Amino acid sequence: MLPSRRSRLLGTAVLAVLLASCASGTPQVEVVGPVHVAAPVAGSSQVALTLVNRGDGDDELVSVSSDAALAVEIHRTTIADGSATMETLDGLPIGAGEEVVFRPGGLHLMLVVPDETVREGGTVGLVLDFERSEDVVVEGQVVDLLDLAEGTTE
Ligand SMILES: [Cu+2]
Repeated sequence: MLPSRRSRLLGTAVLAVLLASCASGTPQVEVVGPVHVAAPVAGSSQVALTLVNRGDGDDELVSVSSDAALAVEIHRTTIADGSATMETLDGLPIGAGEEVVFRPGGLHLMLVVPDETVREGGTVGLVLDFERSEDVVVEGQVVDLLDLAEGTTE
């Protein structure tokens, strides 16, 4: 009786250590550089920005929202056999020290059905919700889609 109970306790202890190690360190995700939102094309707007996790723990971008759109989705464009496909991601891991660049043609954020306030020269508020870091609130500048693509390749 006793040994089996002890091994079960030991198992629980090992599990606790494993779970703790998954969430070790403290992530600190920030937006660096400009946040640009493309003027809407066909009912959606691409968003370009760069995230950096300056902390020593892993994190995940869980969702993004904006008062100026029905929804904000995390998309990844992949090009295969000459045609581009866009997939929607449920979340995006950002490891400790990692930098994630959102830009047209690759990983990007997309405003779904942006409202009339999303027009060139205007601004759009975005709230980025992370698994562990504090929410990040940013103001994006609305620019022409071509400027957006150029401005983020540097
Ligand atoms: Cu997209």
